[in-house]
Amino acid sequence: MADETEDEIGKDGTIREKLVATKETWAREGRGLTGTTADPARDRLPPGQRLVEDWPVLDLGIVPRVTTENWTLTVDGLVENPIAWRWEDFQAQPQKRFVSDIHCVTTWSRYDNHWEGVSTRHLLAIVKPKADARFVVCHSSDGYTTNLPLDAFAEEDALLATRWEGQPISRDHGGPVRVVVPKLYFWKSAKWVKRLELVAEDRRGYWEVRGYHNEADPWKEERYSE
Ligand SMILES: Nc1nc2c(c(=O)[nH]1)N[C@H]1C(S)=C(S)[C@@H](COP(=O)(O)O)O[C@H]1N2
Ligand SMILES: [Mo]
Repeated sequence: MADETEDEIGKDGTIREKLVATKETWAREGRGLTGTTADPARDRLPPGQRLVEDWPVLDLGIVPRVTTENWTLTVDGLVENPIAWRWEDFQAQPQKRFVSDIHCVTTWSRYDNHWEGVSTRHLLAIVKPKADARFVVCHSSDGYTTNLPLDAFAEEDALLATRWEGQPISRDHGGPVRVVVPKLYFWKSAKWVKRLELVAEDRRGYWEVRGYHNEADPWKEERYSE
């Protein structure tokens, strides 16, 4: 099998600069903010969200050609056991099923998504974070990054997903493997994930440096930073 490195994975498309500029404007203007909070124990829809039935595609416009043949996952940084997995290694792990809702900061939510993949808790049990590891930086094959606290990454419903509604996750939606962290706005869920870096100091990702909130809890309407 060709030993294709992550840098050799092809990318189709170019960054949609207008879309990025529009989303930066939304952040400055506080688009979608209602100034309210909701209680996940009582409500299903977070404040300012509306329900959709289909599953929209959102990304920077660069769609990498990641396949089960050339996909690799590196987990490194502050871990006792760094790993570099290929598809076969990933498939050899226990596969779990999760059902969760998606909440996108652009105000759509989609209920009852059936995911299958490897739980982040299982992954962390293998790599063994060092005591000073407190954040995870997710790196994707399109150049996207997003950061989250290790605790949020380790929530019991978070996973590295390969299947959605019983089918392999499509290329548009980040297949063959994407992160899904349902408790946070969906930009924290990296498509085409290739590297998870555990760090001691927080480091903001693509949208987090462009006006989007560092924590991103939909129930607290953490859409934008200041
Ligand atoms: N690699 C990568 N992951 C990404 C993005 C991206 O541009 N690149 N966009 C994020 C944003 S803003 C959202 S809303 C969701 C969209 O996922 P979907 O296209 O499957 O709905 O992916 C997130 N993960
Ligand atoms: Mo988004």
